[in-house]
Amino acid sequence: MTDVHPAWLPPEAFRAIGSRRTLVLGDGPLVETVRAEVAQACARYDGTVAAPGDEADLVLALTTATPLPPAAQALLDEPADAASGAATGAASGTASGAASGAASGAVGGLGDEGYVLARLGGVTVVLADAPAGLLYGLFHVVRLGEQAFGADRPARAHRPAMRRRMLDHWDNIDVHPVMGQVERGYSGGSIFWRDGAAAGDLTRVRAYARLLAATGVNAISVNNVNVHATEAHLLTDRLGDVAAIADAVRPYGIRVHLSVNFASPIALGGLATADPLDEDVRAWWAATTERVYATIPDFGGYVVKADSEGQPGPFAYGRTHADGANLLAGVLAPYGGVVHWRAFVYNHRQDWRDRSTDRARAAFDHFAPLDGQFHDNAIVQVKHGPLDFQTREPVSPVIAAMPATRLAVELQVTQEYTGQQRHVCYLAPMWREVLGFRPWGQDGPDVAALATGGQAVSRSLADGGRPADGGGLADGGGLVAVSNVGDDRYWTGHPLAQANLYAFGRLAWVPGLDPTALLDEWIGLTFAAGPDREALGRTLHEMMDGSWRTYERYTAPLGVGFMVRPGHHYGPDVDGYEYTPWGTYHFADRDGVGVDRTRATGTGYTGQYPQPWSEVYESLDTCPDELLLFFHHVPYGHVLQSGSTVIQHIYDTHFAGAEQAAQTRLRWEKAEGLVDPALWARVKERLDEQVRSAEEWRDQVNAYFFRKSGVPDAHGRRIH
Ligand code: GCW
Repeated sequence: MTDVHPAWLPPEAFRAIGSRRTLVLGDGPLVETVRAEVAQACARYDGTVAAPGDEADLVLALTTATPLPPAAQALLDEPADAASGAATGAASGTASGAASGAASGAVGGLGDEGYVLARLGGVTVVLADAPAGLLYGLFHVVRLGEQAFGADRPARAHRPAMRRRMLDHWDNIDVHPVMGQVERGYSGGSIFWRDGAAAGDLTRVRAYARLLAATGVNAISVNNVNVHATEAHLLTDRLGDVAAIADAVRPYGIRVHLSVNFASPIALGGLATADPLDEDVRAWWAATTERVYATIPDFGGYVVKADSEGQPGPFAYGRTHADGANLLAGVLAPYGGVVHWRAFVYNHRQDWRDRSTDRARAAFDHFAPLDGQFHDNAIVQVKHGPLDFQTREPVSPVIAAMPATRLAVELQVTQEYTGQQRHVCYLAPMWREVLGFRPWGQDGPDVAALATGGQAVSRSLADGGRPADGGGLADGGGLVAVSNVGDDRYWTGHPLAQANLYAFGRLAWVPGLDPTALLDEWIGLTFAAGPDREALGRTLHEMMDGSWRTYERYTAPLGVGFMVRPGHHYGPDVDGYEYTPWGTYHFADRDGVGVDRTRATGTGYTGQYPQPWSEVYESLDTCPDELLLFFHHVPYGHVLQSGSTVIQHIYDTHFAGAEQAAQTRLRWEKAEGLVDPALWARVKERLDEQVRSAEEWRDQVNAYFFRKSGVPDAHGRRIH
């Protein structure tokens, strides 16, 4: 581990705690983790782990611990509403966090993971009802650093908005001939698996769990959703390897989930069928799941990709996805487990000549009619957009279409379509837009509320009311993302891509956090304090705050998506997917470009949204520019809301985007000396590639549309 970058938990981040006197009160394995963290920090920075009765600057205590020191007791005795203020969880106090957590309560109503933080009479106090809350409280103090020990601060309760905050790993045990070891992984090999076996030394996995806990993540799945032959055995004869990972991450409050192959009863159980309604199939899953829980009592549950891109599923037996999900939910229920059933179901053998089939419609068409049929512990996991993690997509209409189902929203931290960790692309601004989208308009709940409290929202719909804001209610499916981590020295290939992993966890805890403030937090923790940090912080903000929009500018225009090289999905290939069976087309010809998804003349996809969005997207007058070509096929001369024409917009944004990439590199070049030279060099090498790639995107996209349209650039710039 000596050569592994500490990411946002360098020893320095613990200086404020480590140089003081800290009392930890309570029992249980997670409290031991807190104690060990404090002891380690104190050993480094000369502080003390206080004994009960000693003076302390920081008290971290379970509310059940007795006796509590006076400051902690005073906090416990405070009237409930004094301590139930909206919790932003933001270190800087500038982040505009939404209130998090359950509807009411202060100390005593903190739940499994919540905590209350205050500073009274010169003592900083964290109280939690359960050990996990103490761990999250500790990391809050770490984020605050010296600020935690300044002026008194009023009590604030902090609870996670999402009950489950999960990272999925698309890791294979075997190195896949096409995809490598980690499908869509850009950070080296897997941290869990090596050379066809478990990694053996799990030091790295433990360190990962610690990093995740500091962001608030509490669940991981440890293998690819495309479950190949070797990996299928993790469920049975290789279960010991999963148990070892569970042991390594448990001290940080993280539960392990497993991707399973729907055809396992055939492949592993020797049955003739995997029909979800077959009694033997059910018995096989029940017995198998019983063994899983006998081995890993706190096992989280299964993740399933079924009837999707060649994976087996219930369709083979004429059954629905509710039948499939409920089979697994049923066998997991006795143990408190859940099944994450992915809604990424579409026809990947589409005929490109057929303009009526629309991949964007598929998840809704398959799943919306099943609303209300899924068991309570079946979570339908929906990608945030209807297509596939493109740089710009509308929010998936499925998220608003299943009010009686627990929905989890799936994001992609790994940058499959956003530069593959060779390009700087800070994704929190995109995720904020997704989480803040309100499918029923301004008065309705946003996506974060639906993922947080799906069932509560559904109840209010069933009562005939408008969808109420479900924020703070604990029954939703939560937030899931595909991890960007591998065995790379910097964890994420591009060192700046660490910020995406960090931001994901924090947004799952407080979906309202401001991406800029979040970046500040990450910078503050990751880079050593000192005279250079302000300058470095400025540089990083200039490079990263707008990097998603920069990436958008030089790649596929106006929400049309793809235009990437088929297979590996890196770099431009405008027609790469145009005549393929994958359903991802732009339909450019000499007259115009875009996909007509209107009800009036197109695929009818706009009708999958409730009002007002179904109207907003339907009409050329109101459709937002950035999604225009996702929803409409228009002539090149069509005038955007911005006043520019489509063709001129394509030229302008591509010239501007590539220029901004060059500016980003320039900024980093000037920052040489402000960070560790090896990290600087790694980022510089990536930026060289980004600049090259952005120019390639610019030139291919501009040349393509110039040749199609014949319309010259109004500014006479060089188009090849
Ligand atoms: O984005 C696509 C990827 C596939 C992936 C699939 C999915 C794991 O290109 O590699 O498969 O999505 O989400 O299942």
